[in-house]
Amino acid sequence: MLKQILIPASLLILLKTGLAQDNSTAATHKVPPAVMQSFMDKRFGMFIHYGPVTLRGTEIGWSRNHEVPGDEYDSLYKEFNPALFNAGEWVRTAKEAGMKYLCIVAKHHDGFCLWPTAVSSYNIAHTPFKRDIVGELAAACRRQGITFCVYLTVLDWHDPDYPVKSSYDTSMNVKGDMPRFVSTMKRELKEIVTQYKPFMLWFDGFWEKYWTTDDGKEIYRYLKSLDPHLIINNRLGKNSSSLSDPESIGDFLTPEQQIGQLNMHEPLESCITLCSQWAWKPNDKMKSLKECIRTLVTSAGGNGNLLLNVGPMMDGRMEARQVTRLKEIGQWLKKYGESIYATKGGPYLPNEIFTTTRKGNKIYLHILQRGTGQLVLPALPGATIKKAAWMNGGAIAFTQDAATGYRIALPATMPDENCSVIVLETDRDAEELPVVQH
Ligand code: H79
Repeated sequence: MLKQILIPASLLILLKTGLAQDNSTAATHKVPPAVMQSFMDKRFGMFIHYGPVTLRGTEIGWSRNHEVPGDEYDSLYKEFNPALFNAGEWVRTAKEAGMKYLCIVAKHHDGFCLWPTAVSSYNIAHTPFKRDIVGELAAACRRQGITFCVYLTVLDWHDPDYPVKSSYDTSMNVKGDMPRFVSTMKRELKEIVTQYKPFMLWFDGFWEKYWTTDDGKEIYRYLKSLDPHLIINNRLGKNSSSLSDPESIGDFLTPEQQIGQLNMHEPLESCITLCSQWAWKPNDKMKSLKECIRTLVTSAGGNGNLLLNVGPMMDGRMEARQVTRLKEIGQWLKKYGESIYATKGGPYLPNEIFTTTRKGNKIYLHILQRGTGQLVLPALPGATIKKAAWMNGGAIAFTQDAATGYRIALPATMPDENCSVIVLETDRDAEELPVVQH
């Protein structure tokens, strides 16, 4: 069997640096800046990967024709019955984590639809469970004030019109019919957009060779004709590495499993798993609270959002230990949320020791490592720090020196064991300061 994965070697670089703009249609189709800003102000969202594959505990999409034989994988839906699914509880968990939006995977590369689509029969309505998981989540999000978003991929290894049956085995490829496939996709998308009114759509799968830039542009334009305010990520285009690249399409960058570099010019959202797999896996390694908080503050410090992924279990519940971890993040955000939500990243480039965010005349300094106990901050060109104080606490002494900048003495025991925050007050609007390399 020819084992060949149909992904260019450059994919990970694209995922990392991916960038979004449909140059030819940007003027007519871009989301209004205020809408885009309201998305970026949210800073923290929940990604949910879910489906019949949780019956095996292997990775969604990718384990098909790999750890799980294709026929077996494609039959799992017949016994998918997450009887303990409660949309309100998932959304409450997101809310308690301090997340402001939620993005459900409605269809992954395996082609299974988590909503009762009229377009194909491979969907939730044909499982013993029958209920519309996407619809119940959309309603619960609306009730609880969480912004609802949907993930779909442009590839579908199950659809007979899609020319690839499996990314692992090219001998299984069939001829397919891409124009018909794109038109099927439009019908699915119309259902999603009109029935569930997502705020944002998160696409995936752009790398397979049968998907073209023209397909991506067509889908992008079609979606914006349905809802001009719909925000769309940058994975409809073939090349998402440069803003000026004519093959880039979409509204924001999507580094995957890594935190994006500080970017003051393009909206950015890092998607990162709470455990190691996107879909649930028994005994998966879970990130520590410290790691989660650092991931969040470093994302915000890089001027980006964090979409943290949870994979619920086959019975419909999220794992208790994951729910606990999310609540712990929420407790940190209750104290320090002002330093995250609706801030901008910078002005300092994040490093291993600290990361900063800013709003008005305040710079929020997130301390990742106490080190020797003396924090050195380079001078800010054109601005002066007037005051320093622990967030929710007292003032901190610091010294200023023209050559080395600022020195702040840190106590032996930091106020927060996971990430302490210092508020620096500047003599001018910190949001206007240039990025400080150090
Ligand atoms: O939905 C999640 C992933 O399944 C999806 N994007 C996020 C949001 C994704 N699909 N493909 N990729 C990410 C990149 C592909 C990675 C791979 Fe692999 C490396 C595919 C084959 C080699 C990981 C390792 C999966 C199989 C082996």
